[in-house]
Amino acid sequence: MSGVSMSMLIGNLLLLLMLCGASIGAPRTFSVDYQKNCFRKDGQPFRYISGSIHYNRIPRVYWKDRLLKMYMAGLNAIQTYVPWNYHEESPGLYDFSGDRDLLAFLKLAQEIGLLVILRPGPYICAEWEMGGLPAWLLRKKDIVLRSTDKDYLSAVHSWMGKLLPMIKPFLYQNGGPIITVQVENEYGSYFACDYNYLRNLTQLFRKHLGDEVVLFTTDGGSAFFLKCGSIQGLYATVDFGPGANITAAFEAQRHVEPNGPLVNSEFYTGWLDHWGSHHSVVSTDAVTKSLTEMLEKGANVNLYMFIGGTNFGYWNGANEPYSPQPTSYDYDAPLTEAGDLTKKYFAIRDVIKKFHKIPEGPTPPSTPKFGYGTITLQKTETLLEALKKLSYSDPVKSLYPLTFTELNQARGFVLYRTTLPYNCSNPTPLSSPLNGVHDRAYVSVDGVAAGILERSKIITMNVTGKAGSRLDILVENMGRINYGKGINDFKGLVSNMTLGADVLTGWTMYSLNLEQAISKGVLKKSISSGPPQTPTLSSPTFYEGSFVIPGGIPDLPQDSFIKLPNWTKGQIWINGFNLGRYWPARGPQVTLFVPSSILKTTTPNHITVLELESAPCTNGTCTVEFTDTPIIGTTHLDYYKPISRLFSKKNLL
Ligand code: NDJ
Repeated sequence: MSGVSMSMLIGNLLLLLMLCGASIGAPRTFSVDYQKNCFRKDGQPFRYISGSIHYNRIPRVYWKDRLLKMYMAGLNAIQTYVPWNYHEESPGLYDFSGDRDLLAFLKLAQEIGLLVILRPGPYICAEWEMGGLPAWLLRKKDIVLRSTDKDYLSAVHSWMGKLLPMIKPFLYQNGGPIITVQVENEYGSYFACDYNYLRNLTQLFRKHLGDEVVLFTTDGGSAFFLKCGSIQGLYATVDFGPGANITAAFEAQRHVEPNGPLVNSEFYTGWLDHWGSHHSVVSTDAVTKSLTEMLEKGANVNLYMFIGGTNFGYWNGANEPYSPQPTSYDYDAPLTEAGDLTKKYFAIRDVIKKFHKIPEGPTPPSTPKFGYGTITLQKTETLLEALKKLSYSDPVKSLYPLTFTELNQARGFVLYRTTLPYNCSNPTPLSSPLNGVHDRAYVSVDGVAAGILERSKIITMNVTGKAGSRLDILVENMGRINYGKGINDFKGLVSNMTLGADVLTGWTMYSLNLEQAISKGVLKKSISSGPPQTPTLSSPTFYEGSFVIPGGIPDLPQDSFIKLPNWTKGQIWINGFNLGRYWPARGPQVTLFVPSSILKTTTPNHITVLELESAPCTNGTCTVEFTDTPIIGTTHLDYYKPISRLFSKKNLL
C-alpha cells in the first residue's frame, strides 16, 4: 500500500472511531431533564454558553481562528444556521464545497472542543437573502412559503432529504458535536401560523435524525410570539437582547415549557444595520449585565452574534419597509467582522469565568492588518458597452417585463431594454406606478445616464429622447426581504413601467453574470472613450486596476480594508472574488473587509469595480484605498431614517 493510501486509511479509521465513540466508551447522550430543569450530557447536568457564528459569512481559512477564539472565551458550544439557498442554488444541484463545506466546519468545531447547536431552517431569517430560502421557490408565483403549501413542502422534503442524512453522523449521540437541532426559525413571528407545517417538519426531522436528538424552536420572549411558534414535541426556547425584561421573557418560556432548561437561543450582543441608518452599537455593560443575570438563573445562553462576519457577494437580506442590509455583518459583536478581539470579548469572557472553568493558554491574537495604499483604477468600459460579454444566455424578449425568477436568475443584475415609443422632447415621466422596481434601477437613454429609480423611495423620473431611442434600465437586486410577510420578494421590474400615460412594451432582457465575465477577464483593459456623461451621474461603468504586494515585508499578505472615497454605489471584486456592495454615499459602511486569503503575492492583484452612479475620476482615472482600519459607522445624514426601535420585532410583522 502506498504512503498516501495508508495515511488515508488511518485518517478514515480515526474518523470512524470518532463518530462511533459511543460504542467504545460510555454511551454519549444528550437530553432534556424535565425534573431538574436542565440539559443532561452523558447523564450529567449540563448548561451551554454558546455563540453564533455563520460559516457562510467567514472565509474557510479563517474558521479555525474564529472558532478557537470562541473556545478561548469560555464558550462550550457554537450555534450556526444552514442557509438552504447557499447550498442549493438550483433545484437538485447541491454545493458543499470550499467555503460551503458544512461538514468540514462541524468537524473543526468538534476538534477544537466545541459542541454545536444546529439551525438547519428551512427558513433562517439571519439578515440573509430571502431568509435562506432559495429564490427558485418563487417559480410558483403564489407559493405560500413556510406553510403546508404542497410545492413548498415538496422542495423542503427534497432538501432535508439531502441535508439531514449528512448531518446525522454528527449528532452527539452518534459521536459528533451536534447537541440540539432547531426546527424552523421564529415561526411565531410569521403570519401563516400553520401548525400542520410545524408538525410536518417535526416528523421529517425525526424521520431523518431519529427519536433521540433534542429538537427545539426559538421565538421572541413573549406569549405573543410563542403562540404560533411552539408545538408539542419541539422544546420551546426564547430569544431576547439586553434591553429585555429577563424574568418576563423566561416566564413566557415557562408558560409553554413548565419544566426543562431555561434557554435564550439568541441573546443579542449587538444588532444589525441597514443602508442609510446609523451603525447599531450595544454597550458592553448592557450585554455583560444581562448575561450575568441569565447565567445566575442557571439559563443556557447563545450569544447572537459572537462573530458576525461578512455578506460577501450579493448575500445580504433586507427588512420592510424595504431596507437592505449592508455588506458588513459586524453586528457590534465581541469579535469584529474581521475576527478581531474587542473590549466586549474580554468583558464577556470575564463574566463566563465566574460561572464556568475557562480554558487556559493564550487566545489567538487579532490578525494583523495591512494598508496596501492608494491604487489607481482606470475606466474601462460601460456595462452597456460590455453587455454581450456579460450575459450568459441569449436575451429574452417579452411584451411586458419579466421578473428575475422568470428569467431564471436569483441575484445580481438584469438589464431591461426597450425603445422610447415617441418623441420626448420635453422631460416626460418614466414611472413604476406600482412601486415595481425591485430594487434599484439605473436608467440610460442611448447609453447616457438619465436617472435612478428606487423601490419605495423614487418611483418616477423624467426622460428626454427621440422616438426609437434606446431605453436601458439596469435593475439591481439589493437583497431579498428576510423577515416578515414580504419574503416572497420578486426582483427586477415586477410590474409595468409607464412613459407618460403609456405602458412600455417590447422588452429585451439580459440576464447578467458578472462573476463569470470578471473571473474570465473578458472586460476591456484600456480606457474607454464611451459616450459623454453628465458630471453628476454616469451610466454604470467598470473600472480596473491592479497592485503588487510589496516584497521584503514579512507575513504578507495580510487582511485589509478597502475604501472608495467619493465613489457612490457599486460592487467590487478582487481577483474575481466578490467582496460585496459598497455605498459610502449612504453609509453607514464605508470600508469593505478584504481577507488575505484572496490576495496573491506572486502575481499582481486585480481589482474590478462596477460603479453604478458616479466615480470621482479625472480623465478616466480614479483611486481606491487600502487601509488597516475598518470604518462601518458613518451614515450620510441626508439619507438617515431610523428604521425601527432596537429589538422591536412586533412592528415589522
Ligand atoms: O432569528 C432571527 C435571527 O436570524 C431573529 N432576528 C435576528 C436579528 O439579527 C436574526 O434575523 C430578528 N430579525 S428578530 C428581524 C429583525 C427585524 C428588524
